[in-house]
Amino acid sequence: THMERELHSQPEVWRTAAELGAAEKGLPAPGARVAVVGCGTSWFMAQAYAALREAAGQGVTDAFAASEAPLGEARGYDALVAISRSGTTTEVLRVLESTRGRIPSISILGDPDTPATPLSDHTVELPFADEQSVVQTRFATSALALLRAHLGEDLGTAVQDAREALEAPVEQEWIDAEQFTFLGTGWTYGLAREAALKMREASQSWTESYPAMEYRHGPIAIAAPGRVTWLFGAEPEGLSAEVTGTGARFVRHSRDPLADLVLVQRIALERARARGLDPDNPRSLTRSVML
Ligand code: F1P
Repeated sequence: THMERELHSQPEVWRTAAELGAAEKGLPAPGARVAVVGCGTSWFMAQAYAALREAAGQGVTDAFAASEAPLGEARGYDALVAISRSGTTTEVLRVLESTRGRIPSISILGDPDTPATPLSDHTVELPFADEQSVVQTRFATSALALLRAHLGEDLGTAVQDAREALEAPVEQEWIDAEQFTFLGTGWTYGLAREAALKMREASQSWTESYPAMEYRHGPIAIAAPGRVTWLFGAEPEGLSAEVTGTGARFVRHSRDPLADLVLVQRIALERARARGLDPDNPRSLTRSVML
């Protein structure tokens, strides 16, 4: 399948993306107040980037679903970053149009020639990470790898961890589980949301996602035997014991969280196969959503 081939190429593709990110000069300068938009997977990558940019001390960075971005009159932001594999997504184009001429826009795209291109002041293109699949894997993770490298991170460990995540066993318990809840803090909350979406899109699985500390405020009520709670990144004190107490399986790996997402992509693929679904032709989804 396209999805399988594309997700397996991630370590090499991230390497290229990180090199581009480290050399990229057109992204907002430190100190700029930045709004980041996208839809679906691209929104979750926007969320992760926003948390990372703030944590790196580079200034206020807010992520919005493009359809809900409160950017009339540009709202005090200094720059717009739009993330879209296709560059055709209607809501993203609308944000680019409505802020055009007010603040500079930078679009991160899978293709150099898209409807988003002429609406953007600068584009960052990742044609080497573009995909044929409907369900995004490597474009999204490569866009985030590029942005992490631009923030000064060394992606060497993430690349190595992704190789390991591609070799790791996909446990039968993960294929059979009735339900998954993904948790994260800071930038890994965006990854948790993406992990949950990936499993829904590829395998029609019942998944949820929450900020790790919010999980105790209600959502843990559905944790039970046969269900999995999967944490990306650092563990808030006491969480694993609370989850284990419900009978649910608690999963946390110490690898780079972006590499852990690769393992979830593989689980999504295997769950699709186990249910006789074609992950390249997911029910009700198209490669790009246009009105
Ligand atoms: C965004 C997106 C995908 C989603 C679905 C429809 O596309 O929402 O994240 O998986 O296939 O499109 P794009 O703006 O990044 O091209």
